[in-house]
Amino acid sequence: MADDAHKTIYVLNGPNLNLLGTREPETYGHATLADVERLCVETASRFGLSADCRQSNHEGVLVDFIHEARSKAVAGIILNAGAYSHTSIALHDALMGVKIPTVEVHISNIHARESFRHHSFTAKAAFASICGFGIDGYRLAITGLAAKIGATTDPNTDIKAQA
Ligand code: CA2
Repeated sequence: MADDAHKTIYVLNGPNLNLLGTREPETYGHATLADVERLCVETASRFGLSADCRQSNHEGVLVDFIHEARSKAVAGIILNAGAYSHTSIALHDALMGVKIPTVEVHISNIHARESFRHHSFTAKAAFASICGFGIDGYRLAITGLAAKIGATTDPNTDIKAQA
């Protein structure tokens, strides 16, 4: 396996997150998806990781991204599956199947919102979840994932995947 593949993480965003910054700023803030992806790329680079950022409005495409993460031997996944978090056994099963360390992110505090947002299938397949910090949650999630997989800010230290 190429070293580069082990230094890549996937940042996967689900349905409607392409609308970030265009509506509902009281819930999701003013940042756009491009801002989120820039933040992820910058944060990942501090740990010697490269963030490959994807967004899809389609459940099956997100499943395919997760499978691809395994075939490319990526080091970890940051996942905000949007509303599919609350409904998708398929995404749960895909994450369980690939066994890649995953952190779930939600921009809003899903536990302080409608009851249908309180449960997350994808969270059950992640080693950690973070919600309510706005888009800063992605930075926190990557920092936690980096610690989990042994990626450090020291450029002389090898990344040790501990999945
Ligand atoms: O808080 C989050 O990150 C969510 O994953 C966002 C999802 C929501 O269904 C989850 O319950 C919590 C929705 C993303 C929709 O984003 C929009 C952004 C701007 C305008 C409209 C939708």
